Amino acid sequence: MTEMTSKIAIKMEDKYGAHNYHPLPVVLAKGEGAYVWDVERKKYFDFLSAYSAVNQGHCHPKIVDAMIDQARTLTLTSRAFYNDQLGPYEKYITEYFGYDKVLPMNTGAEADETALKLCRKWAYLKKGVPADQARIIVCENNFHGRTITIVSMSTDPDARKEFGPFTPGFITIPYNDLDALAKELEDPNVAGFLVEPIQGEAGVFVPDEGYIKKAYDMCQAKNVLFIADEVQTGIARTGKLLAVDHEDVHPDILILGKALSGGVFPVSAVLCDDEIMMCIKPGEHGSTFGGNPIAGRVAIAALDVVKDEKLAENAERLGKIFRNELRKIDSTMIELVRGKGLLNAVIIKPKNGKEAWDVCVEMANNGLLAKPTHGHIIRFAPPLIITEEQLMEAIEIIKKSILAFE
Ligand code: IF1
Repeated sequence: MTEMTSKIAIKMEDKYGAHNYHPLPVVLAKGEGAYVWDVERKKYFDFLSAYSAVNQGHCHPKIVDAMIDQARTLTLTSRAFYNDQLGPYEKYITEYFGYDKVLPMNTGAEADETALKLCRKWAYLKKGVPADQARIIVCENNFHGRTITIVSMSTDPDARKEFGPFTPGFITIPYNDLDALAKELEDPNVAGFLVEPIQGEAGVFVPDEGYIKKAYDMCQAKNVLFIADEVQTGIARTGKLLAVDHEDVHPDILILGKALSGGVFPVSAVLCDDEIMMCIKPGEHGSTFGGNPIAGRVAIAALDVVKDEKLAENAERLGKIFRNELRKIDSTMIELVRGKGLLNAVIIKPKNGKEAWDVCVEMANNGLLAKPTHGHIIRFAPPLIITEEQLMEAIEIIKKSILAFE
């Protein structure tokens, strides 16, 4: 067996794997806490956290142990039968977030699709919307996953090009625009408003203070379901358990994924009360792995860690330090620093032909991993277990890397 090197790994992925990504030329082999190591044992701070799936830190022992223990006992039964882990998990997560019921799925996209189906079903059975006339409002520059129906809601040409025809029934409005929302809410066939409390992929677009609360109230007034996609912003990432908690909003439908499992296993969930959840009857929705015993054990452990290690409080405190320190960097490349908790982004102004990608390559050389989104924005999202000392060390790397282009 030839010794694995980064070069060999990249060539293998290039030859045998679909080219649906353009990764930074870094081949990771190990992860622990806020750190990852490449094949050549070079150590990095992980400031992407697998797009906020590793909030609890890489390979958190409590979560991994739960997975291993259950994997040795019973991995998958399908939902054709009950299993002894699902009920306790459902009780745990519904009490944790304050809902009557949960519909367990695996990926974020599946959870978003599930929320769309629940919303439409509720519209026909409870709101009285005529058959096949339900409309769901979404925002420009949204990101909810990669399935055909989800990209049918997207305004990103690259997400849609040559993937048509698309699923009908979606109305697009500008993000952070209450007047546009009010106008569309006049349509009696509107069933729901699906929104990210902070738009992650769009470049950590934080809406105006009060936007989420006012949007929620407007939806309630029109008997329209407020559906929060917290796949990326949830699980303590923005300094509260959920991003909507910053405005005391309790969504009608809550969508979770990513760090619901601490990044060790695909686990997603849709939570809502009986009036909505009981619209779906046996045989109308599901998935092979949805609600499997390992997912339940892993999610309980991952959510325990959030509370036990006070990850939201840590994200709130260290996020303020992070933004404050980055705003002090004296570089014309830094156009704007924005974010909430430990979900932050820097807008990079190209300089001498160098742009966000070049900054990310320089940071990788200096021992910190982050990735640009939409060309000129670098998202910074370390695991929430990062310490203040580690954060300050990481900030020095970011500063050194950006100033290298001065
Ligand atoms: C990729 C982006 C982030 C999400 C929100 C649902 C999903 C995601 C708010 C779907 C997933 C991931 C997908 C991943 C990269 C990453 C991403 F750049 F694609 F947009 F985080 F911003 N709702 N986001 O952010 O969840 O099906 O992936 O489990 O596709 O490259 P998923």
